[in-house]
This record gives sequence, structure tokens and C-alpha cells, in this order.
Amino acid sequence: MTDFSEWFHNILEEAEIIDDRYPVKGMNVWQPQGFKIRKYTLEILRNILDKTHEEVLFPMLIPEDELAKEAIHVKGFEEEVYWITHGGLTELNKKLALRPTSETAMYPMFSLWVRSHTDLPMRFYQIVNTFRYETKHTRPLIRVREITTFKEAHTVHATEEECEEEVQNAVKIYKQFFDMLGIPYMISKRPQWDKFPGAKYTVAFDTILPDGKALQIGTVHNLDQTFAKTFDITYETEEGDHKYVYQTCYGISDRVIASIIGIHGDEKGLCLPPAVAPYQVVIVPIIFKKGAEEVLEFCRNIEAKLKSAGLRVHFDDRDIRAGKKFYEHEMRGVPLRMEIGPRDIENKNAVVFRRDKLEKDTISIESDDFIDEIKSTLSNITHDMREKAWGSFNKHLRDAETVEEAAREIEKNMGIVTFHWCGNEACGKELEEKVRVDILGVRESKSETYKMPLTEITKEEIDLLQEEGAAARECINCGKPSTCRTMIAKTY
Ligand code: PR8
Repeated sequence: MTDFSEWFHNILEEAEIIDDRYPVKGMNVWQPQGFKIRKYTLEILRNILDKTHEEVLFPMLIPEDELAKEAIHVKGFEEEVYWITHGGLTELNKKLALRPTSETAMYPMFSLWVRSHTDLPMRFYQIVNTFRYETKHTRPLIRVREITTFKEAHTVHATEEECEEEVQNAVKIYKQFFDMLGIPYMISKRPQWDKFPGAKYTVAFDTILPDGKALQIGTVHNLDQTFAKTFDITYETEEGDHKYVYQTCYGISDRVIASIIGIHGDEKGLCLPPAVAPYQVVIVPIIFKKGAEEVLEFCRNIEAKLKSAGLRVHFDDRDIRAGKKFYEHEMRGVPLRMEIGPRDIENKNAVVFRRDKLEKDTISIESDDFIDEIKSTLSNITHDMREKAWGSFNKHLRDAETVEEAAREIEKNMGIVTFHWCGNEACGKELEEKVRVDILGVRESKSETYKMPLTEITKEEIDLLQEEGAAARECINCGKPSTCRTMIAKTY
């Protein structure tokens, strides 16, 4: 695909995912096909979360004074909040914010709900729309002003250790989720200047879209006791003392759907992982004048069998050319197509076409064993799509030894470049600026930024580096000993 942006825009329209002609900038309409992909994606996430979390639903409006309570938080969002100032013709005494995220909607209630250590831990999530007045260039699903698929989890814990554990828990949850969707990712700790407003630290998942730009697709925030102190969320310990709780929150957005579409798609259009495909199998009858009814009847029978095995199947019996149907289902990303004509019926075979590999095979439909074969082909598709996506993701990762090399790599090959950095904020900001302005000649731009998420080296990684004689590495900017690796990428 030569121009990813153009491809992405066209496929959203052609495959009827999103209509971006709605007359409010950054707010789009989910069309039936897109809505189904969204529904099945959320189903996967719900299935994972429901094991440990409870789903809730909070109001969309937040009173001005609640939003303003947590100073750092409100500062971080002040330029992005939409305000409701009137009820009909009456000016409201207290302005109401459209939630940009729900900490300040939920936590005053948590303060009422949390009583005793026996109430903890508490784990909630909600899937809602949130509003952010983005000033950067908006793009459907990638940077929107109404985030329609905002899954936010909020957890409450008695101790700092449990809170840390929950961060790791959340990382595991997202790993599992993205793995099921075949979306590759890099996990890193954000630099202090790029963390969620009010958090102690932020861990983020980034993927890479086909144009080589990084996209943040999920975040996990350790909120420590910041919000607990602001909203007075305390619990009674076993000994009868009152202590502030520790909290985490973590979220994903419409960007997950953007990644499914962008990462797996190709020149022919969408290529959907079976788990989220509106139809996992489409059956196309190959009809000639003679024996048409027999073929249709046979296909209906196959359709019924696959449906009763729990698959999402569509029998496309429209009276149009088979070639036109092929084109359409390939463009819409249906993972598997069965073609059945008179000769196949005679031979007790069906042609099976895999959308991911664009390959045809023949399977026997003599006995009902074909149902298991279809199921196992679908799981092979899931596996192969994931492998392929990780393959191209890894090709976009490179190391650099100098600032110039890092900048050159980004300029030439995009992707994510990693290198050693001392961990000092002033040095990090200088480095960011060097890459962005001095070397690439990029002036302040609203649509393009260079982010530097940091990856803290774990104990195991340090040991490994020492083995490789790499522990004495220096920061590529200031030359001081480096305890961190960091990365730089052109981001959405
Ligand atoms: C929180 N509070 O809010 P976060 N369009 C699409 N996706 C977006 C946009 C946008 N304009 N802005 C952010 N995201 C926490 C955690 C409750 C849940 C994506 O965290 O501000 C981000 O990339 O980091 C991130 O993956 C997710 O929304 C959560 O946003």
C-alpha cells in the first residue's frame, strides 16, 4: 500500500465502517459493518474483564467543581474539555463538563462506596463515549473528538504493592486482548513529562501502522494515592485505622479498531481476524443454468451446519456474478470463503479460499468432519495473521548508537528506534528537540510529533546487558552512564 492515509480513508468508506461526513469535526458515524467489528472486539474484552471486574455506567456529565478538584488532572485536560453552560435558555449555576475520562465522575462515588478493607480490592470498568477537544489534526478512529469506544477500568487497592500488581495485571489483560486480535505492541513506561495527568507513572502499549508511524493503543496508569487524597477515598483497616486507598486506571479506545483495520489490511481491502469478523465464513454458490436449485439447496444445508456449530456464516445467494461477490467479500475482509458448484457436489468437495493468504484449497464435505476443518482453518488464520503482523512490526524496530543515527533511521525508515538514555528529564527533552527540530528540520507541527516513551530496563534485562558487556553503555545524548533504554518514533 503506497499511501496508508489514503488507503485507510478509502477502506473506511468502501467497507462501510465509519462515515466521516457527520457535520461535527472529529465525530463520526459507525455504520453496520463497523459497528459489528466494534461489537465483537468489545465482546473479547468484556469476556476477559468480566472474570475480575464489574461493569458499571456513570453519567456523562461532570460538575465543574469535581473536575477541578484534582489540580494536576484538570490542568492536563483543561484545553480538551467541552462544557455545557446552558439548560435550554437558562444559564447553569454550575457548568457541566462532558467527560474527557471518568476519574472525577467516579471517584467521589468511590469515596462513598469504599468503607472497609473487606471491600477491597474493587475493580470496575465501563465502555462509554468520552469527549476531548483535540486541537491536532483529527482522523477517524485514530484521533477523534468523541471517543466512542472508550473502555476505562478503575481499580482500588489497600496497599501500594497490590496497586503495583494491578498494573502488571492490566498489562497482562491488554497483552491477551491484543494477542487475540493479532495486534503487535511495544510496552514502555512513559517519561514523566508524558504521563497521564495525576498519575505516578504511565505504562503504554504502542503499535506501528503500515506507514511506519507509532500509535498508542492502550495505557495503564498507577495513580498511587493522588486521587484518593483529593476525593477522600479511605478504608478502615483490620486494626480500625483509616487509610487512603491506592488506585489504578487503564484504558483503550477506537484506536484498537483502527489497528485491526490498518495492520491486517492490504491492497484488496480489509482482512479481519476471525474473532471480530462480522461473517467468519461466506458461502458463494457457483451456479449454472442447469441444476441451480440443487446447488442452492446444498449450500443452505452447509450454511445450517456451520451455523449450528456456532460460526458466523453468510450464504450469499444474490443473483449477481460470483466474481463480483468474491471482490466484495475480499474487500470486506471475510476470513474464509467457500465456493460450491455442481461439480463440487458431485465430488463431495468444496473450494475454500483464505483471505489472509489469498490461497485456495479443496476440502472434502463428504462427512460432517468438514466443520472441524473449517474451525481449525479459522484458528490457523488467526495464528498466521498474528505472526505476519509481528513480522512486519519487528522489521520496524531498530537500535541506534547516536542521536544522528536515530534521527536518520526515523527519517528514512520510520518505525521505532531504541537507544540508551541517561534518564534525566532535561537531557530527554533536549534529545527530543534535537531529533525533531535540529536534525529533521520539523518545526512545531500540529499533525506530527515525535514522542519518546521510555522503557525502564528490568533486572533481567540489566543482567542480560551485562553479559553482553553492554552495561557500560552511555546516554547517546549527554554521554552519562545509561540505566534506561528509550525509544523515539513518529507518532499519530
Ligand atoms: C485515560 N482514564 O483516560 P488515556 N482518539 C482516540 N483515542 C484516544 C484519543 C483520541 N482523541 N485520546 C486518547 N486516546 C485513563 C485510562 C481512564 C482510562 C486513547 O487514559 O488518556 C489513548 O491512546 O491514556 C489511550 O490508549 C486511551 O485512549 C486511554 O486514554
